[in-house]
Amino acid sequence: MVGRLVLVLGDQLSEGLSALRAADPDRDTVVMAEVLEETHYVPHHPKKIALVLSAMRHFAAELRAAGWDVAYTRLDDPDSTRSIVGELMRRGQARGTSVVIATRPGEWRLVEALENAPLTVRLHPDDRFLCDLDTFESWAAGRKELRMEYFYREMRRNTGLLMEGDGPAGGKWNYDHDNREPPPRGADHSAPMHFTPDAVTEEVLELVDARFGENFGRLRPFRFAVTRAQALRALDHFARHLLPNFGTYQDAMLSDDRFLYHSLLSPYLNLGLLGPMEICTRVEAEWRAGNAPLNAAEGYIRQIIGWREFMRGIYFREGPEYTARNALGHARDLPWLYWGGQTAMNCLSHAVAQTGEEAYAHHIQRLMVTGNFALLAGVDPHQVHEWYLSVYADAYEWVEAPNVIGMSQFADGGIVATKPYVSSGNYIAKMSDYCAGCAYSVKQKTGAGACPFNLLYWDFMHRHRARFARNPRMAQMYATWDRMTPERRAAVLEGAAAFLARLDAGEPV
Ligand code: FAD
Ligand code: DLZ
Ligand code: SF4
Repeated sequence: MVGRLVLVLGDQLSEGLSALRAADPDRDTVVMAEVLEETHYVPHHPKKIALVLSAMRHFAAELRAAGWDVAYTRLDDPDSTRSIVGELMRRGQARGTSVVIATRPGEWRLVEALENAPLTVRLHPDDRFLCDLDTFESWAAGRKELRMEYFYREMRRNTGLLMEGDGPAGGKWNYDHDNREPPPRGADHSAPMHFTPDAVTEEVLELVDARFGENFGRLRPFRFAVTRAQALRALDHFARHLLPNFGTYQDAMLSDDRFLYHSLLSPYLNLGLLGPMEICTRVEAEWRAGNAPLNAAEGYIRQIIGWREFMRGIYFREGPEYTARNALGHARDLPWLYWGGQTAMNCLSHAVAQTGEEAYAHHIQRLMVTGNFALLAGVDPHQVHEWYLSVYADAYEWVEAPNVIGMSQFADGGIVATKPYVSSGNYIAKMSDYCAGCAYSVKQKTGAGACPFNLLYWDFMHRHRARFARNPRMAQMYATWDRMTPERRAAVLEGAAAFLARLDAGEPV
């Protein structure tokens, strides 16, 4: 009998993948392909490309060792057609089949490419997630507003995580209130686990260096895990050493401590090297053993079974046009400083430099520094989306787009967030040590030297008054603005206009 093709994409590196489960190792061929179409749809950070390609090569070797026939295309293969569908057709022609078993890709672009391909593609659900898309739809259908908190409670009940009988462990669903401590001074703790590249990774690094050396971001040192065994060690390290303080300092930012107590597990989880449930059961076990407080375990589990699953549900529910949304009509080009251009704003300078070096920034850096600035400055959300999709090692559209278009830029008009995540410099001053080393003064509200976040915050509020003044969660801020003297308001708006003019002119800000 003629065998079929089994597609395994670069972020589907899971032994239990639905496509692999539906296939027969004795007659079917796994197709894996490093292709320009995937490495070029945005200018990915070199570390991200190296991570995906090295993890793909290691996974292909594991599949072969388990008895699979794997047709693997390397990026520099002269016979390559350079696209996923092209490679499926080429491999199919060579094997006399047009039947493809695949797991639903995490991006509309590829879902549509497979659906429109001149092949018989059998798409299986991606059941590496804890909430399937039909269940999400049933939960969402008919609700006036989709709130993550209610979805999360359903997920706690469905998974049984951190439950005591029918209720939440400790009596509360959410311990976020305990998770907003400012940065710990002089904290002495372990960093996330780092791995030394093996020969397979070294070969990939050379390839990426030669082909993508011009992309934004530093390739070396490369320290990511590239196999499931390594990712499991990273999980163990996090659970033992970092989880206990994860909750308390989750929102803190420190110039000389890029990772604080964050897990750095998202790249592995999103590639498929780790599964969400195994991470959460480990975290719960640490709490039950008395090794981590409840606010840490609950805070962490909420990110995975709450936010992560919620974001995926929104992405696929909203459809392929989601990334084109621009509810606030923002049109400014993404400033050059996002690609490493100089800036005197210390918070942005740090967040972008760290992103360039690590292909990583934690949630609050993404939301309240780079995201906050882009939103306040009125940057075109599609350009913001493409930047985030490019620069982070964990960025795939199903998770990146709802975080950027929805949560960070409010470009979906309030599907993900009830109000825009905007703040003046005060928030950054409270949660970080960035302001102490800044050329601007966070205490200064107007005039030369005033923190640009202070100016742009009120400019944003003023610009979008018609939309937000009736939002009960923003009324107090409008009352504060209205209490300022007309002279002060004029000085703020003039300062903001002057700043934005300098930004548009490409002058250093
Ligand atoms: P930790 O702080 O240790 O958090 C634990 C885990 O929770 C993460 O590994 C991640 O899997 C999950 N998680 C936490 N917050 C979210 C969230 N909002 N959405 C989905 N999962 C979450 N996350 C991505 O995985 N890919 C992205 O492309 C991405 N883009 C983002 C863009 C913006 C503007 C913002 C505000 C957030 C984005 N996030 C994204 C969410 C979050 O910032 C990252 O998941 C987190 O920083 C990853 O680092 P970590 O593993 O150390 O996370
Ligand atoms: C991100 C990425 C990159 C850089 N390269 C490849 C590749 O060469 N081959 C591949 O199969 N997948 C790659 N990926 C991951 C895909 O882009 C990802 O599967 C889709 O974006 C869907 O999430
Ligand atoms: Fe950022 Fe303003 Fe603080 Fe400077 S003063 S680091 S621009 S928040």
